[in-house]
Amino acid sequence: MVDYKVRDIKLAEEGRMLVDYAEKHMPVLMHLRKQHSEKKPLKGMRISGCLHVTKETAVLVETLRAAGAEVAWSGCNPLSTNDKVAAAMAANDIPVFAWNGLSKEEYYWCIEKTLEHRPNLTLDDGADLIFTLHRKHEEMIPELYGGSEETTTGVIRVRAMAEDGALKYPIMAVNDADTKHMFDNVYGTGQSSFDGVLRASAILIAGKTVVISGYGFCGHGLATRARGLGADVVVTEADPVRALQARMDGYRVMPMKQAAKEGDLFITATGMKDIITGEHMKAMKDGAILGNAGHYNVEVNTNDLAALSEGKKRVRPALDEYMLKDGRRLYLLGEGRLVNLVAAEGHPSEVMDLSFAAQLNAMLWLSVNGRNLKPAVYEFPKDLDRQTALAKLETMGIKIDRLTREQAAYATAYAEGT
Ligand code: ARJ
Repeated sequence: MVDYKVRDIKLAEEGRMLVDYAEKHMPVLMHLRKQHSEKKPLKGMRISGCLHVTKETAVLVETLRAAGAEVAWSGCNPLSTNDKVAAAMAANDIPVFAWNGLSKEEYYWCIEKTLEHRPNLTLDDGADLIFTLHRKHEEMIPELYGGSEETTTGVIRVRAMAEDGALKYPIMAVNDADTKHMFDNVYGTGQSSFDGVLRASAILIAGKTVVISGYGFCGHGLATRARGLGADVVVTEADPVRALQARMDGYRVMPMKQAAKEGDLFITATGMKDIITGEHMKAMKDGAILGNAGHYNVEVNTNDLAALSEGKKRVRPALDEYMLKDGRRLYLLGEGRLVNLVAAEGHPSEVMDLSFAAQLNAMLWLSVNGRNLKPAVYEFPKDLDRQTALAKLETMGIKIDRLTREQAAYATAYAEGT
């Protein structure tokens, strides 16, 4: 047995059923698994990963291994690990260090355990592994071919490191792949966050005022789904272009100070801290529900919420009722951590199929090119995006047009005008 630490290894059988089920909905990744399991292009690569331990992630990890890599894994959020899946991975000889309900110390202990494998590739969601390597294990950096980053927040973080001259090895921005952020962030976040909100709160969305903070790809997906469920949707934004876009998409746009008075349900997806603070909470209606879909738990200021309250109790799984000193009650979803992974199962497998095909391709690309790259943040290759999209369409039974030779020439011609 490999070294691992999970909640309860006896959950492995149940976890395996979840992973098998996910595989059936991830045809692109499974096709790539088959394609690469013969030649094993990742042979000799040791990958340490730090990304939510879900059934979809298990499919990715087992694909990386089928392609020849040795893999060690931790979760990237204290509350997102599926303990059944973690057990299934451990039972399948994957060194996994993850369980649901980690303390901060345990969280970093798990990351450290995956670094004992002395990776030459890293795979992050949120950049905690990248950051830990830089801060505590500089001696490992010369061995690294590169790393990848899954999410918007993490890409912003590594870009800031690069800007500062602090980044010491090349990182591929998987989030910036079109086949990632145009699908995972939009349709994934939109659906799975409402899945979480509904499992935790069981409220009716129709007729409610739903406030979405942030109108990036995630916020856009959230607003679309809120409207589809019959909500009156309000968007708050700090970026004027995105605010304008939200308005022209038909949503009401206003500052949080005003939205606070109107909202029945608040979901943040900004990547920024202090989007909902005590000032806003003071203005909220009795019974308002607050949640976050951004990577870190900084968007709803939970310290402020605690300070305004004289007590709290967990009334349903992933739903805490805060009794405010003035008699009102406010509800917090999933402790302010990303609601789709804490209160539900994260994005559906079909969309993670795209994101994780991109992750596999990033690992393959870095294993070939990484050694010759300067430390910087690299764009995802466009031809890989096209290949992935075509493969996904094929699995959906959809054929598309192909440019004729004349059309292809026209696309680069500039002489033909009016
Ligand atoms: C693993 C998931 C899942 C899921 O790709 C998404 C992203 O950018 C995240 C920010 O932390 C979460 C990640 N994500 C969403 N759903 N990762 N398995 N089912």
